[in-house]
Amino acid sequence: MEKIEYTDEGQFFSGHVACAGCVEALSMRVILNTLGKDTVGVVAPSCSAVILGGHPMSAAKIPVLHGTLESAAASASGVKRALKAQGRDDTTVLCLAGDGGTYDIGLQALSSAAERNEDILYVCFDNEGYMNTGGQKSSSTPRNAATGSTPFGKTTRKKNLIEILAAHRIPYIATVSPSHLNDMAAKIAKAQTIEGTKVVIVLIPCLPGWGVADNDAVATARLGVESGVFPLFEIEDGVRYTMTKSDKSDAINGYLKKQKRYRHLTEADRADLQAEVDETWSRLLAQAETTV
Ligand SMILES: Cc1ncc(C[n+]2csc(CCOP(=O)(O)OP(=O)(O)O)c2C)c(N)n1
Ligand code: SF4
Ligand SMILES: [Mg+2]
Repeated sequence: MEKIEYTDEGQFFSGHVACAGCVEALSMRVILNTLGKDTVGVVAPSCSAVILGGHPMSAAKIPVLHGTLESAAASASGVKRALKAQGRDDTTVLCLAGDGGTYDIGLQALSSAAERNEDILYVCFDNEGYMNTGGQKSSSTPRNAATGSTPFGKTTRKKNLIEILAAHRIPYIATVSPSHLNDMAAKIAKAQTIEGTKVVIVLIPCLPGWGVADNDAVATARLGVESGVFPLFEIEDGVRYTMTKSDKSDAINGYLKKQKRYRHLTEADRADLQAEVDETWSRLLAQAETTV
């Protein structure tokens, strides 16, 4: 087992209101401590906004601006420009949003910020649904997953946001998982040194939303990575792909079995999902292999 190397600088307090066992809180702890105190947060309505809470009871030591679901990336862009105007060029502006606020409702603001190459670090906690409002489907929900608004399973595939972002040719995109915390800290630290728009997508197995046991979110995330459902990789300047882990060891069955949202699947549904994962994985490997 890998030893976790990061140092806790006290940037994230205990006593927050995340569900017990939530790996979004764990990820936030690692991200905030990696970035350090010269950071300003902007958060969209989401579980992360609830977890961080409001001043003076916030779980974050850094100042955090709570924005609207549509405008997180625009608000973060404005905050960064204001800081630059004050001569605080080195302050990192961290934008936090869920998948609903990123793949759907905030996509226009994120696309505009990316097109302008605003100097922000945008972190999307991807729990594949609108979870703090009760678990409705988003465009990040995978095919066949049951949600509050797709009780028999979503009929369409997960939106490939990463390819959409890559088409903007922003300097840095990465995927990270709470099962690989050293990799998460390393990618966040790397993103912090890069000027321009950086987007990091974090896999968040959601306990109530996915029907995962309270003590099983890290193991579920690990199976997601190992089965290739959630590959770990980086894209630089929209074209240079690097696989963090270029092997995929497990079939997706172990990952699916951890989650009640997939319990209605037939053998044929599972085979369809496996084929979708295999196809996406092969394309990703081919993109990484052609990267010079
Ligand atoms: C325009 C708009 N529509 C709906 C809402 C209500 N709302 C607040 S948070 C939220 C869910 C956001 O889902 P996601 O971004 O995936 O974050 P999660 O709760 O899953 O962490 C919704 C629908 C809102 N704040 N603004
Ligand atoms: S609803 Fe899901 S993502 Fe939100 S705090 Fe609970 S476990 Fe975490
Ligand atoms: Mg969500």
